[in-house]
Amino acid sequence: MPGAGYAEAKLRRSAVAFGSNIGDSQTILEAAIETLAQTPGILLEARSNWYQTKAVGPPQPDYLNGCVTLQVEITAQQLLEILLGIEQKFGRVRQERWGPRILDLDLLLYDDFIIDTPNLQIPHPRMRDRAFVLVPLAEIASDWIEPVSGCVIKELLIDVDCSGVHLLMGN
Ligand code: PH2
Ligand code: MG
Ligand code: MG
Repeated sequence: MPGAGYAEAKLRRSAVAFGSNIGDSQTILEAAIETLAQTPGILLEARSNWYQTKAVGPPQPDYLNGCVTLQVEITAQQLLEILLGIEQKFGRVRQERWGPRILDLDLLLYDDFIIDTPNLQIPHPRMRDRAFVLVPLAEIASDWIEPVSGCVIKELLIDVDCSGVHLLMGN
């Protein structure tokens, strides 16, 4: 057992949103989850089903979206860097804002932290309005309190239009 003077890594819970609307999205998303789950310091706690969702933003193909919850021994900033690295590994090129993408990994929640820095905002500032995030997240973390609103995920879901979000069959 580590004695005094050893900093023990704190276990934190985090939620990440997955999205893709270019290429074989389901294969890409499954491989991205696998890559994340294999990363040291990250344990996959739960994963949602995949949902086919109408694109929000400029006209573009439907997305496949889902969410995971993680147990992590790393900081939010380190997790962000890992997510950006996985996006790059799968060929993501940053282009038009809200435009189509091979793989999008968005850090949604990190325990009850509120972080507001130029490159990282937690909770994700738009998650409260997005059915394509809240529907899959409610499947695996319905009682998690979104710390800015103080509402649990299943409450936030009441106020969004879920008509463009459909469970992908044959999961
Ligand atoms: N992501 C966007 C913009 N629009 N629409 C859906 N349905 N799903 C997404 O993941 C999504 C989007 C930018 O990140
Ligand atoms: Mg996104
Ligand atoms: Mg993103």
